[in-house]
Amino acid sequence: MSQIALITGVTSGIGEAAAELLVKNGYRVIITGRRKERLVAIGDKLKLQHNGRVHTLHFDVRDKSAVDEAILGLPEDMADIDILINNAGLASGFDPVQDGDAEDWDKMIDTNIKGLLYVTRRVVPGMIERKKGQIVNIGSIAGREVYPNGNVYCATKHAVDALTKSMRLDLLDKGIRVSQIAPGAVDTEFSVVRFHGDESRAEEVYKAYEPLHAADVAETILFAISRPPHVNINDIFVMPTAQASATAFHKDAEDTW
Ligand code: NDP
Ligand code: 8X3
Repeated sequence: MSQIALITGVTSGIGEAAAELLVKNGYRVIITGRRKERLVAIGDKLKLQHNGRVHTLHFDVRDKSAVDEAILGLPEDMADIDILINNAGLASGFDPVQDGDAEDWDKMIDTNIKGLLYVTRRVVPGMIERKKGQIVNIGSIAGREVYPNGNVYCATKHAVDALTKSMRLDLLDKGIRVSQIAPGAVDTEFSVVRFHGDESRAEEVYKAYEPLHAADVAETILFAISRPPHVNINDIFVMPTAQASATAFHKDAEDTW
């Protein structure tokens, strides 16, 4: 039987691209997110285009009981998750700490750190029982560096980096692989969300150079999960060629950061 992957945050961007690539490659995929209509439309498209086994689960990763209920209620043929891709995440706001909005901070900390933990805590016991599995956490260049106004988002992605390393230690004797994919700038809905829906400001982020596309990151995820069982990809740090650090871009026009 094909492997089962649960991917969080499939209603757009990296999660959507990863779901499509995995279904194309024969994985059974559980897709999740908050926006139910989009999720169902993506699930229907994947089933139709690739004739794959796709199961949709609609929940907010911040809601611990909703996470538990959704994952415990999986149908039998999708319950034994082989691969967990912790992708759901966001930046909210782009202000210096002294002007930061506590609601934005809560959103980022609750989603990027606590949400990742809630989902992992629910999925990992089954992997331990079956003595196999893989967790792929989506980190970021923001987990390697900090940059002006990135403060809390960077802190959450540094936490993802720390949790990835910690999980690898905690799960060392359980036969479970733990990987991190840490991308630089990827052209998704990420910046629209960061700038609270300001699309023109978001467009500026990806202007005058070629950023990564969601499909590029999906390819790295597929690589990490398709290695032989004795090989663990600890970390993939993947950047646009035109980006050398969080703030250094080779742009045709003036730097917009
Ligand atoms: P998108 O905004 O396109 O996608 C984010 C996904 O996360 C959506 O499907 C969204 O679904 C989901 N999500 C957000 N909050 C929640 C929540 N509380 N519960 C469940 N799902 C949630 O951005 P990306 O694809 O770019 O982001 C994916 C991951 O990649 C994030 O962890 C991000 O930090 C990381 N990343 C992004 C980079 C970039 O430049 N774009 C670079 C490095 C890392 P919905 O709103 O429907 O719930
Ligand atoms: C998203 C990339 O550089 O905006 O994680 O933090 S960045």
